[in-house]
Amino acid sequence: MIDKRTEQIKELLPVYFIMGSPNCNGRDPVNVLEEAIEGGITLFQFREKGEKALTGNEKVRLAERLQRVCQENHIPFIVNDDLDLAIELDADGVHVGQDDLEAGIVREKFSNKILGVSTHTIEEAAQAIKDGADYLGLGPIYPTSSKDDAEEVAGTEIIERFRDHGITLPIVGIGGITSENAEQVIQAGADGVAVISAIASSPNVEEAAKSFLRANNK
Ligand code: 3NM
Repeated sequence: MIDKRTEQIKELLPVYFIMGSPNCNGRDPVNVLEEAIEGGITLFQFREKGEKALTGNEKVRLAERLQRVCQENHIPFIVNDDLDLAIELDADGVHVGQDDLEAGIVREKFSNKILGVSTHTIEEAAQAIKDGADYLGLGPIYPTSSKDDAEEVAGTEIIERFRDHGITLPIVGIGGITSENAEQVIQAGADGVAVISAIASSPNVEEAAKSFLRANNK
């Protein structure tokens, strides 16, 4: 049975924008986020990772500024792999990967919040569902240069395989997704696409976000 929470989560996933300062080509991430929201993104994840990523107080200050923009625009604010920061800011949710803090622990300490888990196998998905995940991130669907330790390219087949296995939890595809290939990701069974570079690195962030909305027919 599809419950109300599942439906609400699905509504958030069509254009899931992810970024941190290293993804913004030297631009102020706050401006990038504002433009992306103007273009119609449906969910935001703060992911301050990689070379030149901010740490400590600087990371917290940036998170606060981005969270404020999200709050003003009624876009839920998700924190990548930093439960302490999510708790400190009372964020709307946390996203964890397989090498991050265990999803079950996040669910316990941050109950009633949105919990996303990156999974690559049916077994990992089953565990994430048991742990109380609200949605699964599947990827990389296409080659990506935004994640150094990305797994092998999975293609849209991974989404079809998870659906064929009876997994009904909301799914978002991630990795190398552009407005040109987003439709295939949705057609394979995903509820949305998670995107870093095709939005954050675009010379026209607002238009880039809009092009995903069109691709998803939402
Ligand atoms: N996770 P872009 S791929 C953050 O496979 C992330 O789990 C991935 O960035 C996974 O849209 C990825 O620029 C990077 O390809 C996505």
